[in-house]
Amino acid sequence: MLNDKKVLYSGMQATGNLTLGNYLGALKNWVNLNEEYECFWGVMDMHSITVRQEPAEFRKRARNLLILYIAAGLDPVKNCLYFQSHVSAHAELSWILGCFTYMGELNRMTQFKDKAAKHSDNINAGLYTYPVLMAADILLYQADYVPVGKDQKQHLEITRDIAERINGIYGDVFTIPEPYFGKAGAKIMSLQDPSKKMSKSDENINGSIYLTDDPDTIVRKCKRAVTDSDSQVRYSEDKPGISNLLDIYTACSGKTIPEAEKEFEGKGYGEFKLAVAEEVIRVLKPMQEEFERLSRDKAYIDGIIKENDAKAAYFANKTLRKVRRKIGFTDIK
Ligand code: AQP
Repeated sequence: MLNDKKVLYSGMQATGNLTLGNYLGALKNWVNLNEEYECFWGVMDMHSITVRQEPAEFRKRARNLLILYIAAGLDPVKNCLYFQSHVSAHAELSWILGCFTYMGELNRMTQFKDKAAKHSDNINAGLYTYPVLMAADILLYQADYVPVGKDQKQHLEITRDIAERINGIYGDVFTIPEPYFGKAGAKIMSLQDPSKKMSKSDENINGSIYLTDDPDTIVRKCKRAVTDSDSQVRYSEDKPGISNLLDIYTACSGKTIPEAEKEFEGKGYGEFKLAVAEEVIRVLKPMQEEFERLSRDKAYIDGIIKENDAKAAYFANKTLRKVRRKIGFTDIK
């Protein structure tokens, strides 16, 4: 690849507006990785349609996701920020990989079981073959590393299995990707149900703080956050609501948990919640201003999309040509 840097691949789905969880758990930690790695960050719009999307809203949300990548600090010249659906090699490789994936392997995927239970009215084949498309995403760019949360570990394992199977038959086709264990991001839970992670597709909008929420909304959501009947700001398993707010507060302020506990000793939940909101607002403000500025500059964003799509397609098509040759498809004249 370029500059002999190792390749790192990840992305986010456009299934909802990005939340503070997406930012603190992932996006924030992606900034600057390009100094060490050749980074590809996809807007995973093909994955997003495994759940029904309203077209106009979906289109806008996917574009906003790309703009938020930039507003959060991902340099679109030093990183490749692109739309998955703009690079047709994803769909093509996905079909090929599907022919090297066993039903038994897909049957074991816990995310399919979870999502099928959540969307019982729409258990489509895409939901089932999602891991094959994810394998195509990663293998197309010959990625060395993939930052994965616990919930995606199984998907990376199946990607490795498929790649090793194909390499075993045809020789050296794919780089075998490794999980990337960087600085761990905080796992942020729903403000309304701290046993569930904060999710962009959560129907209860009060459970999530969105990156584009205005200050009043953030204050209101923090004030309404579910806590307990005690009044001590203390990190503890039996205080999931307060512990979650402490995670948010420390991830935003850079303070440690003991420092935060000390700061709010003898103070009530009301004061603490307000302080959490203020920290969140402080962290989100520059990103929101940049998002607004970039959103107004249509020509600039269109140019970035064009350049980055072309860059992604260049690398993806290189791998796809190699795969086609190895498996014996006729040449494209
Ligand atoms: N609550 C969270 N705390 C920390 N990290 C989180 N991530 C998501 N939620 C939290 C991280 O953000 C990235 C987004 O990945 P994705 O778009 O593929 O979907 P996801 O992980 O399923 O995230 P959501 O927001 O919960 O989306 P929906 O609602 O569509 O399922 C990943 O790196 C993830 O770890």
